[in-house]
Amino acid sequence: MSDDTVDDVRAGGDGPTTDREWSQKDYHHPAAGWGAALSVARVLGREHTVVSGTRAMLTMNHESGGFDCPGCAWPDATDGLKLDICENGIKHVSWEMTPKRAGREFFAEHTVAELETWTDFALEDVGRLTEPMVYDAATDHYVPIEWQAAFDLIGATLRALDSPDQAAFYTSGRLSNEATFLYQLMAREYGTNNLPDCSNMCHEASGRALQAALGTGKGTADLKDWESAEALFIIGVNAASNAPRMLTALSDAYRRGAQVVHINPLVEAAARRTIVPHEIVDMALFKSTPTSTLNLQVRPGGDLALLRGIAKAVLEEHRTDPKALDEVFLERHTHGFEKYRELCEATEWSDLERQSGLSETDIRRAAEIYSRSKRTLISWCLGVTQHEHGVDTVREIVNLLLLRGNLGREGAGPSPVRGHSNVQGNRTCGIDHRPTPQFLDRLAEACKIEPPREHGLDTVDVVAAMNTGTVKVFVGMGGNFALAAPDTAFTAQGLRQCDLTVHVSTKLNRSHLTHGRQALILPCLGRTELDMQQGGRQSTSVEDSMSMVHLSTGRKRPASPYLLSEPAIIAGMARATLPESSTPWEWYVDDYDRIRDVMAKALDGFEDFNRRVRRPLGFRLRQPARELVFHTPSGRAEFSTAGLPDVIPASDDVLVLQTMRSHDQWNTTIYSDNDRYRGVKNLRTLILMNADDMRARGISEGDLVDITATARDGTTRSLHEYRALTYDVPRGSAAGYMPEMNVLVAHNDYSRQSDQPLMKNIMVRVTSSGQ
Ligand SMILES: Nc1nc2c(c(=O)[nH]1)N[C@H]1C(S)=C(S)[C@@H](COP(=O)(O)OP(=O)(O)OC[C@H]3O[C@@H](n4cnc5c(=O)[nH]c(N)nc54)[C@H](O)[C@@H]3O)O[C@H]1N2
Ligand SMILES: Nc1nc2c(c(=O)[nH]1)N[C@H]1C(S)=C(S)[C@@H](COP(=O)(O)OP(=O)(O)OC[C@H]3O[C@@H](n4cnc5c(=O)[nH]c(N)nc54)[C@H](O)[C@@H]3O)O[C@H]1N2
Ligand SMILES: [Mo]
Repeated sequence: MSDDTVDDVRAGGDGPTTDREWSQKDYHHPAAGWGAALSVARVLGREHTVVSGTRAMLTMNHESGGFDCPGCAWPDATDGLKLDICENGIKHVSWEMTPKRAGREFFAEHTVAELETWTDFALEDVGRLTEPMVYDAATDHYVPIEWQAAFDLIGATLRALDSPDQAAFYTSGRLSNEATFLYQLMAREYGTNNLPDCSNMCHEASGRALQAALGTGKGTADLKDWESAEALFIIGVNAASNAPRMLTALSDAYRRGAQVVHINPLVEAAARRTIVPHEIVDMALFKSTPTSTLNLQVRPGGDLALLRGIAKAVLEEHRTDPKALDEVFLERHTHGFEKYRELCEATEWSDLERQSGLSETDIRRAAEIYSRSKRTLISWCLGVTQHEHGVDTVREIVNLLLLRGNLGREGAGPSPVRGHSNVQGNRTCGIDHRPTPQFLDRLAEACKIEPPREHGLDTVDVVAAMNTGTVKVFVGMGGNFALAAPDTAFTAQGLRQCDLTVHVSTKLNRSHLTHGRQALILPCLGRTELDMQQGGRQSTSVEDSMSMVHLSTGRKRPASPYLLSEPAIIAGMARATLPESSTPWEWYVDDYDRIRDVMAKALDGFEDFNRRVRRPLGFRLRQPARELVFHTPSGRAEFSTAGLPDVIPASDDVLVLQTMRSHDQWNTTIYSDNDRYRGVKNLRTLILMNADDMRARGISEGDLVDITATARDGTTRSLHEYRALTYDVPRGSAAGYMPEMNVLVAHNDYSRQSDQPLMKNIMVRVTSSGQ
């Protein structure tokens, strides 16, 4: 293997091994409905959790003290009474509740080298981890270790480093607010802001854009706004699979006569029809509701051009109709409008058409919907953010909303769909490698610590720093860093070079096998499980996509008596690392109310936390932008004037490849090799291509192909023998699955605007295998 070629990397991402034939045909059924119900039954059956599973579902997301669904971050129904559950939430919960166990006997039977040959499905399918394990290099086995000895190993290693910045503390977005707060406190008291998180890979662009435009890093809309919008624009999200409860909002919108515009290179299931699972009568009668009034198959990365085209059309209309813009709003609340108007007027339709991949007619159709609506909400996810100009595109979304005053009133506003169930709460509670001075000042005062002021490393930085040896200890609070991070081979090499890797997890995964010289697996309680401490049964809190903070209480007997809660594990690590710390770590863990009390002092918007979080539906964090209070330099909402990016590859034989999730996976957890709504069975090693692009390369349906990505620095990375399938994607683009396609994402190919890896924007050449 030459230096600039990366080849034959274990890609991961594989589901259960099957001898069944792969197949693909168009899926014509509505989203959710009976397909979802049957799939749930199968999963519950496989995990033998039918009875407890059913009982758990009835307490999930319920105001009467249930636990928060650990699936996505979609908010709960506003009346709090609807049994608003979804297929993928159920799969997610039953995956955690499995009766299978990965205990010490299991680890005694298998060397790490052997486990490395297992599929990712097989690793997680062993079941829940039951006790702390440490890597024994002499035998290549993980062997049991006492909790205290594990903490001591971490403490000794961290204390021996030359600088606290030689350690990195990763968070996957399901950590509760309370655990999050303790985790960042530990890192900062120890002396580093190296707090990479999964947000660095999903919504960093959204946070930065909204902060710059509106002075808040979050969306301003809530579920009520979704319920009263007249037009909804849904951009770059596969809602039926990744935010299934959005289907309810979309079908309700359709029924009340609202316009629903989907912008996506693929026509995803949520852009067609649905049967909402909790509508029992519809289920029984197979009665489905449309969830779209217009689908625009934009070119990958072409969203900015489309949005600008819509703005251009609205501004044109304004020449004859003053009501086309909200002039009062623009005058009172915004800054930079004239410049933006000039920019739109100066941009040619021909450029907008070419860069968006859509005709002027189509763009004008979307503009008409926008102009006619008095209340417009725009929602987006990774199709917007995982691009070079993700920040510019999110700002263009805000520009468009501002033109007609779609902010700070009901039924309107920006509404990013967040990923992990508490990824938004993680940021709110301090997981940020670039904390503001104000945040640090308050933290210092409330917790009596001296936090470091320099910015820390994010996900991309940490991967590089592990490779150069400047980061020597990696701690992962949840997640599966080895597969989730870009450039699988490079990330693995970095992890293997560490002095110590620590993973706090519920199940065995690839990251445990891709370990440092010393390695620990620390098993924790899951969200469904009873968390008993000195002060009795504990609850934790989470924040959903729409800034609602509420309690989550597990009730199930823990998977093993040796599990500790995440706050307890963090406290154990902290005490061992900072023996002299005056932070009352143990006292906090005895009763999480005490953590909430200090959070109330340290965090903006958390005043009176303990009382407010106990309200039946929790409380909504203040959203200044929603009240038209803008913490921006001008004190107003800021228009942006980004140049139109060129998103068309220089060469015709290059395709823009996006990596996405199948219906049957949760990030790096693969439930099966099926992707129901895209009609795929028993196959993940695939690439979806436009029929003309296949023909031009002499590739026939189902042929095996090699995919070679060329990074910006000219290095290449390849995947071999993937199956090419015809799919309705725009010419010049292709799609396949994460995490296996991370092999193709060069670690240096991240957005210069957001530092997010370009996971939806990989330049590839596809050739028949064996050529
Ligand atoms: N069941 C389930 N739910 C999940 C997850 C899961 O893995 N499984 N993951 C969670 C997490 S962490 C996250 S961040 C979210 C992710 O939710 P999504 O953003 O839906 O995730 P992806 O599967 O990556 O899908 C990206 C979508 O963007 C489209 N797209 C790609 N490129 C472009 C583009 O240039 N423009 C536009 N307009 N669209 C584009 C793709 O066709 C696809 O529909 O879901 C969360 N919810
Ligand atoms: N190519 C490509 N790569 C991507 C993406 C993409 O679209 N394309 N998406 C990116 C995005 S948006 C994200 S969010 C990341 C996901 O990155 P991560 O969050 O790192 O990965 P997950 O697969 O969600 O983590 C799964 C593991 O979490 C552990 N776990 C589950 N529940 C718990 C719990 O309650 N506590 C603890 N401590 N551990 C638990 C289990 O051990 C499980 O194996 O992937 C990113 N990678
Ligand atoms: Mo995510």
